[in-house]
Amino acid sequence: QAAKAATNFVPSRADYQKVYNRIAETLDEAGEYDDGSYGPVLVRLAWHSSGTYDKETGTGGSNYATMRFEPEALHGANNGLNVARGIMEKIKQEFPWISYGDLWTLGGVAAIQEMQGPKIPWRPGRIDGFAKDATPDGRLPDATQGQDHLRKIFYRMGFNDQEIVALSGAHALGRCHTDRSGFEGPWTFSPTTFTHDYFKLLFDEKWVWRKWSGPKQLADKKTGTLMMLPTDYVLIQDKSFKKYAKAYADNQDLFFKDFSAAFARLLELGVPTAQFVSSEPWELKTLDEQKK
Ligand code: DDH
Repeated sequence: QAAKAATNFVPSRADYQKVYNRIAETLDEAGEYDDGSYGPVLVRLAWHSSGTYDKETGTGGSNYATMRFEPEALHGANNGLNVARGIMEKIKQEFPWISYGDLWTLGGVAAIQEMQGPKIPWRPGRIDGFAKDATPDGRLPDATQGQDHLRKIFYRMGFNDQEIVALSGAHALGRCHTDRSGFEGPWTFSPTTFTHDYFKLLFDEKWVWRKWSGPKQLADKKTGTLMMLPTDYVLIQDKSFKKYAKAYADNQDLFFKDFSAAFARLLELGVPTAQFVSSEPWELKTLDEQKK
């Protein structure tokens, strides 16, 4: 692969599928890490590298992968993503021709698809930027806040209420870590499988404020093992958000469809259309599909 980087190598769709496959294989090499998968933290890397977009100024987004640089790498919201960047760095060594922006967003796509989620249409074309392209702190959501903050952050990226709710369903995956965000615990009982359980649990469980010395978070009354952030809970309190949350709790197919569309759009924020190598995004195959 190294030789390829040195020449005028033009990667094909098959080459990107190879990178996808390598990422997919890596997910399960997590061993004792968290719930045994690097999938959730790779989804979070893809999201935080894209969610800095500001539609007014056209700055931020996934194009330049500026989280490689300080101070963006050290922004509080990005705590713990050094783990994800480290995993991706190994893949980059193997496929040096891929840009960091393409690699990180492809990591999110592979993680969602391999964890039984919907297909996420994706295409390459992002280029590596410089430290001067890094975004200011405060562009990503703050979990302690309410609906006004959520709207301010996501409207700035160009998303509407329905898309805010759909994207939030990614919290079916992964967990909070006290040494990263200060919060603790998973949102669902199956944090390495992509489902609509996040919405079901929001409605079906009774949520109470956890009594502890950490930041304000909710716990399910029944088992006390699951959590919701204040910003998650807002999705069943705000009337407009609640309508969509209920629809996703009732219909996993609808959630999968809407999540796929919103996440695919998120991953392309800030990338000039002319940079994409293909006019239409691709659906890359899962490892399972390639075995058939
Ligand atoms: Fe999130 N998220 N997120 N999130 N997120 C955390 C973890 C994960 C917020 C806060 C947190 C999205 C939206 C929001 C994932 C994906 C997505 C953590 C815990 C906090 C805090 C970090 C830690 O301690 O390790 C807030 C606030 C919002 C919001 O206001 C909407 C979105 C839109 C996505 C997405 O992917 C589309 C994932 C996955 C994780 C689990 C990471 C892990 O390591 O596990």
